[in-house]
Amino acid sequence: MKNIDSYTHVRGESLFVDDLITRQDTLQGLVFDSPKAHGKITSIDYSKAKNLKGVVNIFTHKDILGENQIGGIIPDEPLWAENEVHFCGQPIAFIVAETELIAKKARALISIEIEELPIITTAKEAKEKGSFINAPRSFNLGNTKTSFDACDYVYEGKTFTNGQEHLYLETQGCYVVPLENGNIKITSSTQGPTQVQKTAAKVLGIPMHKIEVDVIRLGGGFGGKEDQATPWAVMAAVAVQHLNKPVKFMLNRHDDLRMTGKRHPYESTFKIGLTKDLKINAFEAEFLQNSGAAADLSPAIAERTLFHATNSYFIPNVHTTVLSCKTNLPPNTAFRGFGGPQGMFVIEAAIAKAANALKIDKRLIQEANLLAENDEFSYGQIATQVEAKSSWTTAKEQFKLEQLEQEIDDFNQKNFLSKKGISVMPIAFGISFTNTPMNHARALVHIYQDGSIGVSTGAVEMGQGVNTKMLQVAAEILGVHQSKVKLETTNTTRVANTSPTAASSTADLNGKAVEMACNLLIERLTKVASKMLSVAEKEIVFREDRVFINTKKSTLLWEEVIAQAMLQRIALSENAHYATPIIHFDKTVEKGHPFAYHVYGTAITTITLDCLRGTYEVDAVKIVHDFGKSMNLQIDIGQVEGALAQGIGWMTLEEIAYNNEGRLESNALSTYKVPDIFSAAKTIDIIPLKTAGNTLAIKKSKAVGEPPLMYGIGAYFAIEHAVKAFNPNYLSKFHAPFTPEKVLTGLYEKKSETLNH
Ligand code: MTE
Ligand code: LUZ
Ligand code: MOS
Repeated sequence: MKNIDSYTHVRGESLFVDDLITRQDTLQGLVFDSPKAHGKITSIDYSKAKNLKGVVNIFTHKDILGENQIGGIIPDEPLWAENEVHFCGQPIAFIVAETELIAKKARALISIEIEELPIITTAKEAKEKGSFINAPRSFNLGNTKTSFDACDYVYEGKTFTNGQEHLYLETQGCYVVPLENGNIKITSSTQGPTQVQKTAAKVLGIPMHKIEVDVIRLGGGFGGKEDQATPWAVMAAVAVQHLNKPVKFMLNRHDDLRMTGKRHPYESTFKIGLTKDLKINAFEAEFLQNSGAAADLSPAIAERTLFHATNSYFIPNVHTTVLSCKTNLPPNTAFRGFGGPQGMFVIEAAIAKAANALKIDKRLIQEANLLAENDEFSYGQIATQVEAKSSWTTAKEQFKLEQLEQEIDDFNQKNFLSKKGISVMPIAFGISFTNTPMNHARALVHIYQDGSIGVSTGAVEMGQGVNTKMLQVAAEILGVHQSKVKLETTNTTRVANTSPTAASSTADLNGKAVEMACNLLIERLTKVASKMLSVAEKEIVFREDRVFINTKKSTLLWEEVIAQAMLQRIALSENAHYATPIIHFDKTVEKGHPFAYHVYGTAITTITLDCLRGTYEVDAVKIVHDFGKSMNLQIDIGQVEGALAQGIGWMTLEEIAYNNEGRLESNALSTYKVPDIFSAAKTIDIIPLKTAGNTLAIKKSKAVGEPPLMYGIGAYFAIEHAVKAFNPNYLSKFHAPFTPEKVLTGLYEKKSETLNH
């Protein structure tokens, strides 16, 4: 089944916030933000801006009737700065004007004086100065203090991975309308409608029931709208509360790039110990997370880094620590993988370091340490239904890995200015919000009296196809054609208290709730049909828009059963609540069983390097992926391809640059290079791994949104392989992204010593 949005998408008919027909008296919002990364505000003069014709008002923290606080995990972030600013782009005031152009002119008329304070932009500097978001966290398994002594080889090193801009096609935005009695309706491009509702209520000082949040769909979120869609909606809501007029606020791309947080840059150090047979016996790592100026989701992201620090390997002795370092950058936030990619890069770098020193192929170490059934993760969860080895072996065999390696060696022997590189990247990604209480969802299913069906859930459609999957679940259980089911917008008055659409868990959590609601409806309708046909209930089956008696078609249509149920005054609506069973985690000991299951897979990446220019092309990525039993392979393969492109972009091209003043220099698409069709892998082969599937996954179809992003890490090591083929003296930097500039310097560092041949 195609994504149900594909028809309106290609016709340009899909509705996003900016497409809503606005009320005639709608005003436009714009943020006035800090020009400095750190300092005390000594004076601000709004008078000229306020006097500009067409400016309605300028709102500041003084206009907040509730709390000036938007922090989700830790209350450490004001909506609008009061006396101090902590990052360039920090919102200070909200200009409301008749048009966006007038608001922009007004913004240029505001003058501000700031007494500057010292600026921290890197995690390392923050650590040195003791600037942290919260206390460090550590995971421990076995004993690394003694186990390094039992190793034959011990290596240490450091790594850096840069941030990443979400670059959702639709920028952040909202449309906020006053209703009667001080009630407010917010249409927001958010992954977390409840988060918007809750925060708006807190800042406006009104109960949550006065605020309705509606989400049609997003033009991409990628984690950037899990928490950071909230402030814009709340700002507009404050204005609406005072003006009693609708306010629309879409960030322009430039403001969005400057004001919002990104993937967290990490600086990390590692120590890896191996025995002679290449078994990793001990691993230590310290992760310095550049959190930015406020907590946002950083503590949760830091936690997921620890969960994924050993990727798909079993290591008996592990000690990992993460420090969320407070800097003067915009608060960094969720981004596909949520700290997992940063953790996984470090173990891959450690393995590469060991392989380089031992002068062996990296993949021999990877292969010798893959997770097996009943192995223990460093956080105490016992691995079951493990597909680490099966996906590795399938990839190795199906894609003829050894032959590929040989071909690349031959190519590199024959060519001087062109080199090829190859790498294998296995993944293991835990599915569930690591914060156990967030793993729940609800669905509301209405069967209308004509037999058509409306489904509401807490899931937000952002291109990942979750609505299509919800529709499939409902249609299958109710036994009706897919055209009978409509997915409603995500709305807090229909489905309340939702977790954000995140953690790749949305289809699982909401799908299970849809399943439950539909099963309850079918139970009732079975009784009706059984009486109508004078057949035992256990023989009634709903299928193909009618009633079957076991496998035999009856003449009784779905519509007739619904009409009869109406006459009998039987409820045709159902609401169900699902909470993932089994999972638990005890933070006091950092042990538990936090994930419903893991997603596995293996990618083989090959690249070609131009050794004159330092440029490279990804020739092919060959993947064996664990979809479980995919309920929609078209959508799921789309997710793998998209995540892969995004992962390769993070590892190769996308270079976030802040200067020493904490100002974003890569602040436009002329200075921030994102993957396009020319940089995409020339071929992508995806083989679904044959598995039993997991019963905690919706219809045994495993979560797919984030895990494949980490295949992109393979591109880094494939490039490194090619660089080494040209320059054997190249010293690994483990410094991502591996941009053509870095490649070029790498190709020629100490090269003179070997260029004599
Ligand atoms: N796919 C598209 N097209 N657009 C997106 O914004 N977000 C990703 C992933 N795939 C995203 C996407 C992220 S970060 C997550 S967590 C999951 O989708 C969320 O949706 P799911 O839980 O339904 O997989
Ligand atoms: N968001 C969150 C996430 O709040 N908790 C998580 O564990 C998570 N994991 C991945 C992506 N977003
Ligand atoms: Mo995804 S980072 O969980 O929104």
